[in-house]
Parts: sequence; C-alpha cells; structure tokens
Amino acid sequence: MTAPPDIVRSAYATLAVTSLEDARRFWVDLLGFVVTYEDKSALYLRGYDELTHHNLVLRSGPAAGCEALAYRVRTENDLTRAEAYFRELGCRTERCPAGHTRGIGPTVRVEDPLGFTVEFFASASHPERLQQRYDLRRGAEVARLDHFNICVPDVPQAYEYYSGLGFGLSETIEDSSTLYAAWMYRKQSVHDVAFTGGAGPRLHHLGFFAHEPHSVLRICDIIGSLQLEDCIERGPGRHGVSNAFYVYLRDPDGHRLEVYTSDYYTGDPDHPVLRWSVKDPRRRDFWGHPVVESWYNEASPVLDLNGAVRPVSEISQTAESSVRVGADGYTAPR
Ligand code: 4SX
Ligand code: FE2
Repeated sequence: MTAPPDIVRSAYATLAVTSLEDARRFWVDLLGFVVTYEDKSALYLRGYDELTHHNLVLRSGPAAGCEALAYRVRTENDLTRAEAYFRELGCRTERCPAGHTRGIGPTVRVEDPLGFTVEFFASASHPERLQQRYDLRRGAEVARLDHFNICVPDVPQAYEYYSGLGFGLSETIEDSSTLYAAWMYRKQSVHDVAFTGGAGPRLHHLGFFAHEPHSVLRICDIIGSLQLEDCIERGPGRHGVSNAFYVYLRDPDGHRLEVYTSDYYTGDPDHPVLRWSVKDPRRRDFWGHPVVESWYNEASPVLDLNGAVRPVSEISQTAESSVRVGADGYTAPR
C-alpha cells in the first residue's frame, strides 16, 4: 500500500452558490469575511488571521453544492503520493496546474471513497497580513477555517478511511453498538474533519474559528438588529464535544457554517480520546439545550469532479436523532 500524503490541515472549501450577489451580502457584508479577490463568477474569502490566499471560494453555479474540500499537504511530493494513494483505492483523480484554483499551486483533485470531491495542494500565495488590523475587523471577526463536518451514511467507514490517511481521533459520540459521530485531526486541535451520521455524501458545515466568545455573541446581535434571525439555526451555546463556544448560521443557499471559539490542544502523541455516551444530554450542548431537527437532517449536496450533483446513500446505521428521550428530545435522562 502506498503511504498516504502528509496532510497539514483543512484549508479551504469551494461552494457553488446560486446568487453571488446574495452570497457576498451574507459572507462579506454581514459576516465580515475578507475578500482576497473577486470577479464576475467567484469570490475568494479569508479570515483575518489567514496567511494563505483563501479559506472559502464561492463560485456562481446553477445549483448550490460543495465543489471541493481542500487539504494542505506538506510538500509537492505529497501531491504525487496523493495521486498514487487514491488511484490505488480505485478513486478518480486529476492533476491541475498552478493557478487552476486562483492563488493556489498545483493541485491533485480526487473523488474520495466517501464520495466527496477533495483537493490537495502544497503551496499558495500569501496575501497581506491582517492579523493586527483591528481597525478592519467586522461581523463575526472570523480568523480562519478550522474544520469540515460531513454527513456520511456509515460513520465507522469514514473513521477507517480517515485513519488510513493518518488522522487522529479526538472525540466520539457512541454507545455499545454504534459509533454515531467522530472528530478527527491532523493539525493540533480537536478536528479538521468530523462525521455526522446521515444520508451522504453531503457537507454538514464549515467550521470557522474566532478568537473570542464575544465574536459569536456579537454576530448574533448584529443579525438580530438586521432582522435576519432566520439565518441563526442553532445556538449560541457551549458544545460538550470539543468544549467550543458556537453558533450555526445558514447562508442564502442553505450552506451551513459554524462560528466557534475555544477548543483545545491535541498534539501530544498519546492524546487520549474523549468518548461521549449518546445518552449524555450535554454531549452536543453542554447546557442541555435542544438540537433542532434541521441540524441533524439538512446539509449541502456534493458535486463531483464534473460539477454534477452526487447521488446520496441513505444512512445505514442507527440515526443519533432517533435516540429520542430527555431534555433535548434526542437523549435519555440519566
Ligand atoms: O454538536 S457537538 O457538540 O457534538 C459539536 C459539533 C462539537 C464540535 C463541533 O465543531 C460541532 O460542529
Ligand atoms: Fe463544527
């Protein structure tokens, strides 16, 4: 078996949106993302701490969907390794020259075994450093992309596949017979990718890091003042898993993002896994607040390498949302 590429971190995602104008109003004007570059067909956005070209590409398309999830790899050699690794798994791969994705070096793009379109890159251009431009910060004051959360019909299969890619496991939700959800990392944080059991492949959300709980509360207040409260889906609250302080928002196409702060370091080689019982009402909200049904059920379609919508497979294990008892409607009281 070919060695997997050395993945550094989750770096950016490309989403197809049906109105670039509406998307710009939401992501730039409201949330305060920084525009690295824009033209008629796409927006390249980053957080205030990001030192590469972008964390998010919004591309105008006929239907909303997730075009790609991108991981940075350590060297150009890892691109060759990625190509060999995914070919050996029987996956469709393609190599694109530098600039095919604006601001990014050569890429290897694959349709991964879970059905997601994944882009690997080893180099990117560096825009102006805005970390200490406090005068520019607006909206949610997002610092950088932190993670992808994906819907998969079979969580153990996703866990096995990402273990093979060298990801570590930080936390789970489980019981004696079922792995309902798992959080996995390459960088030294709780996750770069997490799995939500459900029809898939679909993108559940993009997680963006902010420095302060205040940023999470502030964006909620701004949204309330503008009477845009429909775009707040869940929270704000404190997660059990990851300990993050969070809120979930939906963009005009229904793409979900999370703005969150305060997870923790996982870089020690013997980092212990935290396993939450599916019956613990604090696992998804540490204060026991309900998780809305839409959060479990709705997600973005995934596009293949040709830009066509991928068919989804129904969940093939017990759904976490069917474990139905207790304070949040989904969990058992102790
Ligand atoms: O809902 S959970 O508390 O399990 C959770 C969801 C924890 C961390 C995350 O980033 C997330 O999206
Ligand atoms: Fe998340």
